[in-house]
Parts: sequence; structure tokens; C-alpha cells
Amino acid sequence: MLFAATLWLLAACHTPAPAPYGPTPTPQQLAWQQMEMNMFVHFGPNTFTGLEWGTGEEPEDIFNPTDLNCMQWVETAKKAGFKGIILTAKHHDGFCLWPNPVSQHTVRECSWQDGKGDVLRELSDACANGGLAFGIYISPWDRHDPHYGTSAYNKVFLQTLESALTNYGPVFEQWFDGACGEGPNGKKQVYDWHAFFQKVTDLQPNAIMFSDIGPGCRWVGNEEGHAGLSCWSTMTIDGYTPSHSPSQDTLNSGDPQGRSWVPAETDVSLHKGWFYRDSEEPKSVEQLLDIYYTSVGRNSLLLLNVPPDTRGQIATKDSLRLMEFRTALDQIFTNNLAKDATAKANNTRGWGKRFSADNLLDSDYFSYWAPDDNQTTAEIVITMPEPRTFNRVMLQEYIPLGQRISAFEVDTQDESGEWHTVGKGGTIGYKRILRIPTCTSSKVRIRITASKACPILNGFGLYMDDILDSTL
Ligand code: FUL
Repeated sequence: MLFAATLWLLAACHTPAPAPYGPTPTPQQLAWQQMEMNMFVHFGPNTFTGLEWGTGEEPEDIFNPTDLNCMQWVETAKKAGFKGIILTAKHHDGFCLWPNPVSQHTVRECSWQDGKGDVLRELSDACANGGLAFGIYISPWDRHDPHYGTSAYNKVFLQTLESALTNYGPVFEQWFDGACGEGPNGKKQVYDWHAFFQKVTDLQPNAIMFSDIGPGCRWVGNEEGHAGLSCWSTMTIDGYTPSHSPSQDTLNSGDPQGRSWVPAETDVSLHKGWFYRDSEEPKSVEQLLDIYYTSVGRNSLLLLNVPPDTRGQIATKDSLRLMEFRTALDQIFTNNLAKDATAKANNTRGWGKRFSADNLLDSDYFSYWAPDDNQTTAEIVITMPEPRTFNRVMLQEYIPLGQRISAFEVDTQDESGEWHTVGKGGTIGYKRILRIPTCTSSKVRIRITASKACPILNGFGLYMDDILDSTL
């Protein structure tokens, strides 16, 4: 008896974890993905002119916030559930929100705060005090800098990066915008992307670099707030640059054969435009929830733009809407209806608890269910103590070992014991939320029908959304 128990224990302890499959996230990319929602802040001369793309000829004095309060941004962001803030330190008009030594078109040149103002300083301090991560957007396209369109501009841009990335503490994300509206007869800048990326790596080795193609995270391919129905965090980026990227469809859905880990980031604005305009109303709670489902719920991070007004504060109507959004998310997702359930898989790696299906239901991110290596399909049955009513199914793949699953279905069991398919999907990735018709059942079955290597899941949840009537 003792001998058998010892043997069992030895076998359980010695079953190795699955080997990583394909590209995997760096620890920084994993931590970034776990942030789930960050706040984007577009602020600058356009806030005062009402333009979306400034010409670069705006007089510096146009930038004149009457009551800048970055702590208010941070407090609002925290209450809304954002984990970090990314500020447009320099948009296409070239105006720098900090006294960039290689530019004469900055806060230093304007009468606001007698030329002593520095929005990067205020925001980075506020983020540090409030416990939020701080990120920087710097537009490579520059409609003001006289060097733009010549190779000398690359040096100016590198010095610009150097100034922004050395003086304001840790930067969690460096955002490289890809836009250029110069047109066929406009200036043509050949960017030295290699040097730009190297500069960020040297100065902020932990920063995630965003551009159309990453390398830290990629553009999702649209500004409407939706990742692909299937969304791979993998894509091949060799041979591409941020100025020459794969098609928007590929950016939207990634590439299951992709050779790099470049997860999708979904940037979208609370308003119609990126900069604040009094005439624009914030998106409704329903629209925001929909965006949440099509971004966070489709293996992408949501970067929601909340533009401050001409005071330099988030307008009341916007912060109220964000609070309503937060309340809705809490109402839906605080109560995981499967949290006291049990889970059983048709195949489990080794014996014992280490890879058992129950690991889907605990709150430990790093515990997961995995079957034997040769399994690429699997079934897990989740049993609740009594029938429960739900319309959202949340699944998480354990991405530190790669993204594997390419097709799955979800069934519920009726009183007579018959199974009915209620939802299906392609990829899962870090997080997938399926919107299904409202159903009542005590048993849910996850069927993984295709996976590139043995599937590995670490999270499962059932929720009821009474707010957004949608099964998309
Ligand atoms: C685009 C820019 O042209 C918009 O103005 C905005 O900054 C958006 C986030 O990226 O490429």
C-alpha cells in the first residue's frame, strides 16, 4: 500500500510540464497583457485648436491649460480600473509637452506656467504617487521640425527619445505612431527604426514597444476597438518595419504561423476624435462594453483614449461615463458563477493535482490544466452545485507556454442529460470571452477541437451580463 502510494507520489512529482510551443511572451509582455486596460491621453495644441492633426505652425502659446491636474487623470484612471497611462508627449504637430532640449517648439517656449511647465514631469510624478504605470507616445511624423524629411531628423528623433526616456522614471510602454499624412508630394522621411528601437532598449529595457509591428505589441489594425474573432499573439515581423507592415487584416488576427510574440493592442477613443472637443459626447456604456468584449475578450489589451479638456482635466461627462463603465464591468465580472464548481478533464497530464482541471477554477494565474503531450483535442466538464444562469463564458490559455488552441466549442447539459452547443470560437490566448445566449445549466463542457500542441488552460469563468444584450 505504502509502496504504491510512494510510486504514485513519485510519478506525480516527476511528470514534466509541457515544453513551450512556438514563440512565447517575455515576462514584460506577460505583465503587460495582465494589465488588460490602460488609458491613452491625447493632449496638446489640438486640444485648443480643435484639429485632429495640427499643422505644426501653431504658436506655442496656444497650449494653455487653465488648471492642469494630472493627479485627477490618475485618480480617474484608477477608479475606472486602468493600470497605466500613455500620454502623447509629441503628436504630429511636433509640439513637445516637456522641455525637449532639441526642439524649440515645446512647453518651454510658451507662456503657460512662464515656460516652466512640464506635463511629462507632472504625469510621471502623479503616476508614481498613485501607483499607475507611465507610458509615452512620441510621433515619428513631425510637421514642425525643420529637419524632417532629411537624415538629420533621425538624430533629432533619437535625442528626443533620449530626453523623454531618461528624465521621467520607468516607462512601461513606448508608443510609436505609424501615421504620416505628407501625401505623394510631401516630405519623405526614411526612419532609422533599428536605431530608435535600440535607443528604447538601451534606456528603458523593460518598456514594451508599440508600433504597427511591435516588437513589444502590435497595432490591432483599426481604431474602432475590435480585435479579430480569432486573434493570435504571434506574427512574423522579420522583413517588416513600422512603416512597412503586414495588411490590416493580418494585424487584426495575427498569424498562427508567426515567428514572434507580438500581442495586439486595441487603441480606441472614448470620443469620436482623439483630442477633446466639447461638442463630442463619450461613447455609451453599451458601446464601451462591446469594445471590452471585442478587445480584452479577444486576447487583446484595451488602450482607451480619454482626452483631457482645455483646463487640463478629464471632463465630468467623461469621468462619469468611465465610472458607469467600471460599475457595469464589476456587476458582470465580480461574480464568477463557476467559482465553486468542480472540473474534470478526459485527459490529464500525470496524476495528482499539478495539472488537474481544477486548476482552471482557482485564482492562481500560474496553475493550469494540461493533458498529455500527444493530445491536441480535449474535453473538460465543469459541474456546479446547482443550475445557474449565464451568458458569458471566459477562458484563459496559459500563454507563458505559447498560444496553441485554434478551435473550441462550449456545450451545456439540459435536465435530460443531453448536451447542446451554445458557443464556439477560434483562438483563446490570454483571455477569451464568448457571448452566448442566456442559458441555465449546472454542467458546462469545453471541447477543444483543434490545437497546435497539447492545449493548456489556466482560467475559466461563467458570468451573467444583464446590461448588453448581444451574442456577437
Ligand atoms: C493615429 C494618429 O494619426 C492619431 O492622431 C492618433 O494619435 C492615433 C492614436 O494614432 O495614427
